[in-house]
Amino acid sequence: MKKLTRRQFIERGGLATGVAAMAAPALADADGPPRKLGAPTRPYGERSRFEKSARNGGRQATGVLPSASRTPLQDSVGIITPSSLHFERHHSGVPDIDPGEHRLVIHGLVDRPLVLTMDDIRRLPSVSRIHFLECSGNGSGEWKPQPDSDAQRAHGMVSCSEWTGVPLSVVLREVGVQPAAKWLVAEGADAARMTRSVPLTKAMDDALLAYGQNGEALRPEQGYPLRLLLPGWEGNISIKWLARIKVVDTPYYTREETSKYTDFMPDGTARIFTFDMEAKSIITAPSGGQQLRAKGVHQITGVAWSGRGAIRRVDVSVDGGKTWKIAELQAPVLKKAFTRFRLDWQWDGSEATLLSRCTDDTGYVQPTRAALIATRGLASNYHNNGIQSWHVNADGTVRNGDV
Ligand SMILES: Nc1nc2c(c(=O)[nH]1)N[C@H]1C(S)=C(S)[C@@H](COP(=O)(O)O)O[C@H]1N2
Ligand SMILES: [Mo]
Repeated sequence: MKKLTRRQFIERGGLATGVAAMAAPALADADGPPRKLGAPTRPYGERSRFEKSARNGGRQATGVLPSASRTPLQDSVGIITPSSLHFERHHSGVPDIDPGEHRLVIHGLVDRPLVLTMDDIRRLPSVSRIHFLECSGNGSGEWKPQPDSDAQRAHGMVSCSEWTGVPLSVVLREVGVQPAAKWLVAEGADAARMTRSVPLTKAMDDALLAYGQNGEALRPEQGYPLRLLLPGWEGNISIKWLARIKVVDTPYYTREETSKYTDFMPDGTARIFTFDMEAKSIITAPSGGQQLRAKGVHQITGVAWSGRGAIRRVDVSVDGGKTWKIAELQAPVLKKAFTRFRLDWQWDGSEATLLSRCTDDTGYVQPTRAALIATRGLASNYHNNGIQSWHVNADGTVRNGDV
């Protein structure tokens, strides 16, 4: 599609119709009320009191968010999720850990077992990388006959941050991993003692001992003072409040990889160790629960991500998948990170069904919801990356189209 200049855009009835329909204030009023002296500086910033975007508990009762909360994707701009809006999932609450007391023990099949303080860890060579984190249960409502109403409820268990920490490979080289070692077992310091087996290949590849998030220390909800971050893999394995790594020769088949976080297949078997989060995209605006208030220009925008690499392309349809257009990708397009996509759209006031479909740099294409259900059935609770549709009604209200 040829890009319009801003002026052509307005002349062709984009903003012009929109602004007229919204009864724009007269230009004479544009200067506003007299300006008053503003507030002084403050040591730690807060957003404007007019901003209300917040995490919520999805299908759970509102008000109390006992063990999981979701990112308001529908309000998101760019690719970074503010730490205060990063989704949360904790199996026994958020522990209150003094970093001065915290220790990371590394033992098992190693030549030189180590106990590291946070000061020790911060002295080691560090890196910063932008990565999404997604709970494998994200989108599980989409397996159900009555899907969730909005982007946050349906897909809000994914967020994207800049993480800073020490590559796990640095520390593993330091302790001297023995030849028999093939896995490690990572354990958290929360009451759940969350434990997962991690293949040594991933540990030596891009795993991070993360202590930083978006330019400051991790938030307690994200694992303060230290978490494991396994980029592109299901969120559960990124153990928060990380206190112990035992290097071992075999996976330990912990609760979180047997009774939980396995996927039931239609033939009665279950998939286990389904680590990769496969490519997925979602239109964040216009999306379920939002309302188009005027005909004319509405930018369609969203995020796409892949646990296997970088997003290569995003196609967007406004007619339920009959025709597709290639969306613009916002640079930088990073591996295992949110990629923001955009497509200019003129809404003519009639019903429309919006879809996005991404392709990653392995050539993998995001499946339709029907194709996903055809291969995996309906008993799965995890790893739903099917194409999401949003239906725009003639009155401008938007609802989940996956019914
Ligand atoms: N120690 C510990 N680590 C944990 C969990 C937990 O309950 N305890 N929850 C896991 C799950 S299921 C997910 S999806 C991610 C969520 O990370 P977040 O809360 O930072 O978004 O952390 C994982 N790591
Ligand atoms: Mo999770």
